[in-house]
Amino acid sequence: MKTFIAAALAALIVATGAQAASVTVTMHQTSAAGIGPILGTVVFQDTARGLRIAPNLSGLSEGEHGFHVHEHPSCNHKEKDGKHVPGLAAGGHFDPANTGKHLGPDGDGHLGDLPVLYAAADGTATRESYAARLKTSDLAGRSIMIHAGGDTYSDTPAPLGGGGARAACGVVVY
Ligand SMILES: [Cu+2]
Ligand SMILES: [Zn+2]
Repeated sequence: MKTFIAAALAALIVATGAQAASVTVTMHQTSAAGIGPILGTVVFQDTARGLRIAPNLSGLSEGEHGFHVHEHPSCNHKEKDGKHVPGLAAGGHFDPANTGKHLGPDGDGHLGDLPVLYAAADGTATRESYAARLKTSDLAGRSIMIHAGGDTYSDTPAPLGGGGARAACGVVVY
């Protein structure tokens, strides 16, 4: 009987693990008025290389975009200095170790620093990437943010990779 219970428990853990191995996040445009239209999805999946990131997005501006896990599960605007700032309710970059440093996906700063997102001339982003330090379980209760500009993987010359405004956002729903 003990063996049976142990086996059943092991099966349950495997099943739960399999369920959490992939999560699909719906991304919305962000604006000063709140949450805008859907731009597509990003699928995150646990692999031997780390977190696989598979975007299927449209409606972005051509070029590189800063791409991060932010700490709060909200994509709402928030007031700052008397202005409504798009996506500000998502908070800062996910940084559970409190490093206070933006160093990109391969650095030892914010755990939420993802590889830069590339949008083609037609505004679509479908190029996959990997974030070696992350697992899908790290994304629970967070949000995914796409910035208007690129990402230098550094706090200089501009803080947080210099991506600027928050252009699109999705809450991770497990
Ligand atoms: Cu960000
Ligand atoms: Zn960062």
